[in-house]
Amino acid sequence: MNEEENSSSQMRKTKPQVDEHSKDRQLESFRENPQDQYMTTDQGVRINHTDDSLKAGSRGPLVMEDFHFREKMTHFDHESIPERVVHARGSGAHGYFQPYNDSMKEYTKAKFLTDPSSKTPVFVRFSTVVGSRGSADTVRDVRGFATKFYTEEGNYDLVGNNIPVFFIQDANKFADLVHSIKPDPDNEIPQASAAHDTFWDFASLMPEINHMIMWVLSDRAIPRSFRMMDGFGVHTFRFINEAGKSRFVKFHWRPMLGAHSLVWDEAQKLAGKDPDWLRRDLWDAIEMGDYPEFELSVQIVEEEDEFKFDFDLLDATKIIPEELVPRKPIGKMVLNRNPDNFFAETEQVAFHPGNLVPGIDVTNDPLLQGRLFSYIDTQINRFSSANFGEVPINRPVTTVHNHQGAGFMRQTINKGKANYWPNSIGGGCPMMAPENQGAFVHHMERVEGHKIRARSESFNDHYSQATLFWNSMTATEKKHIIKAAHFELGKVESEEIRRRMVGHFSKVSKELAQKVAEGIGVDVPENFNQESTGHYEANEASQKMKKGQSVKESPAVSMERNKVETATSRQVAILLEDGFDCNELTQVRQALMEAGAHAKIVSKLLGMRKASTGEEVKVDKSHLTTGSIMYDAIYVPDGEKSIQAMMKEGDALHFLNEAFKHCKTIATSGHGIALLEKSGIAGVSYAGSTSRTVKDDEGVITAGNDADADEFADAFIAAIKKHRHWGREEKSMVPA
Ligand code: HDE
Repeated sequence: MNEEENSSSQMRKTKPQVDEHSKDRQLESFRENPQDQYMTTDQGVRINHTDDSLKAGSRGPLVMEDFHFREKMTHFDHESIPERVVHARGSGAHGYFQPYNDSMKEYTKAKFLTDPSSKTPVFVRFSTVVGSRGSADTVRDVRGFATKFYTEEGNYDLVGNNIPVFFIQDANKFADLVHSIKPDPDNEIPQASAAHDTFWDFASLMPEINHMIMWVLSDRAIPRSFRMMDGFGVHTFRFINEAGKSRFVKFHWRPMLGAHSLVWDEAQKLAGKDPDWLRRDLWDAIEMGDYPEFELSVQIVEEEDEFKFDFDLLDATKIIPEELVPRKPIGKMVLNRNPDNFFAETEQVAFHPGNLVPGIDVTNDPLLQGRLFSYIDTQINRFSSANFGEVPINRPVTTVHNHQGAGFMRQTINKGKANYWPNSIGGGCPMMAPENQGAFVHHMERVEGHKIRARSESFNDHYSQATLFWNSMTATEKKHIIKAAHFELGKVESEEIRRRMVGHFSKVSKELAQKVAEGIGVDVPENFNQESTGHYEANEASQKMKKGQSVKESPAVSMERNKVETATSRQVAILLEDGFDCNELTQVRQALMEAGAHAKIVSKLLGMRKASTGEEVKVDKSHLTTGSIMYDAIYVPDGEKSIQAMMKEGDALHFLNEAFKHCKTIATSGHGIALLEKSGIAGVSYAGSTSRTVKDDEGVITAGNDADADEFADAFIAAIKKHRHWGREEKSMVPA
């Protein structure tokens, strides 16, 4: 081989240098920018008139030869592709992932997880599961959390959810699960909701669902923001290190802002007032530079410990309690760029849990194994072509060489005659890569067994971890679960189904079953067992893997117990009218800004509002176009005239009352205290309106007009950081 040949063969073998911007650079070559350009047809012919079609006389019929009209109309007629059969509604963002250090080298050879100097581009799509593309964001549902890492070794997809377990154990039940939870087949009701007979019928006949049901009834299913929810790989995967050693691994994402939720009443109202709530929140945060950040961590289990737990690692309805296997942090993902085009990027992105890179592999989890088939299959339904990988958002930043050069809408022009392997005509190219050149080699797992349509007995304990979850909740979290069950099952018409579900709950916790039963008009069935479902064999005496390690409580699964207290990116409404106290407003606004919160002026009408001292502020939103449900906290600056005006404004009074009932932080001083009282806020002890005191009563911050402004602002921000003040739920109240 001469020198030139040698260096070109080296080039072929060298992996591309991937940096944070690699994907952006690649996408740039596909971007279309109409700035200063003439409009053209798809053939590049310039157009001088696009308002009228070509006619036989200005009042006559259209003529066939109008290529511009036909092209434009045809394109429009074909503009949609099938929405995803699940996870149809989603929102995407670009960013990068960077490991903290090389500590994962011991466990995996995946470079993007072990080289702290590497920033790997990512595209993330967050989604709801059940609703159609146009459905509301804030429904009670699991959220998808799918990440495509464009690594120097090819694309790796971590296609996870915001809940660490799943409804079913075997992929063969997926179609049944989804059919039952989607709208009814006869009338297509209800949209984006599990609260109907078919889902709960299925659930009540599938005991394996019980652990997942606990999570779905919890506040996890109504996240405050995509930026404030956890993510989980759900299945047990494998890490493979350089030496070929395999270990089991569970993936976790944790948001730096902590995991927080809405309250149910708020979620339902948002679904009407701003169905794009989560999408808008993500978009706006990135536009404002509040880049969402998530920490990736893993739980690692040695192969020899596979059977040391009281559950099966291959069972996707189980977590590995963090108290047994703590998480090891790997690095951080930052989402810092919104897509340019929703369809091209967010709609066309195609994930697949089988998109693996060296160092990460799958296990025999029967749910995961089924997913490995489903995702490519479903993309072919969406794209009508196996060439979806060529769509810009799906392309790896590495080069692609194989003999798959044909099919609908093929983009690359594969040169040469040899489109088969082995070949000599093409010089034997593309070549097979040895393992030390980054080839993916499947983990050599020994497998043997009878061909059998059956489930392992080690999957049979359907209640212990549901109980574990229940035991790990705070009193508030438990109350929310019960209320959610009252709503969901309250919508179920069949008493038999409601009763059967309460029967399952009785095996999770007697207290849970009793409290749920009280709200849905059934008794707790005595001696309920799975036989009563008529579907499963009784396994009461159970096949539990009882000898293994277990815990009775896992504080790590409680959102409340793991709350991150920060005011960063929180939205604060400032209610005022003419005559507000400008000094106080300025100081509080400044303090909010320094804490990273965003304040918006809300008033009866848009326009300018005048302070008592003559300064003017611009109103951001009128009461007509916003509501307390769109804010995390409310502040009413003092100012006698401003407060007096609001005393007569139903919208302002409702704003405060509703925020109070949703347990949000509210702050006011001086005359504002009378406004809080007028708004019907019950059971609060206020600071005197003329005192020097600053008082925090369950997140209602009040101060006399002689109080120290800094102390007032500090107390306000400290309360915002708490997210909600659940103690107020104790106070009996008329719903907001
Ligand atoms: Fe999915 N899932 N899923 N899923 N899934 C899809 O693929 C499927 C499961 C998840 O933003 C579909 O491209 C089966 C678990 C996310 O584009 C489809 C089974 C987890 C997304 C599909 C599961 C997920 C999907 C529909 C059980 C968490 C959205 C459109 C065997 C670990 C990805 C598509 C995006 C999407 C099949 C169970 C997560 C039909 C068969 C468990 C985040 O292929």
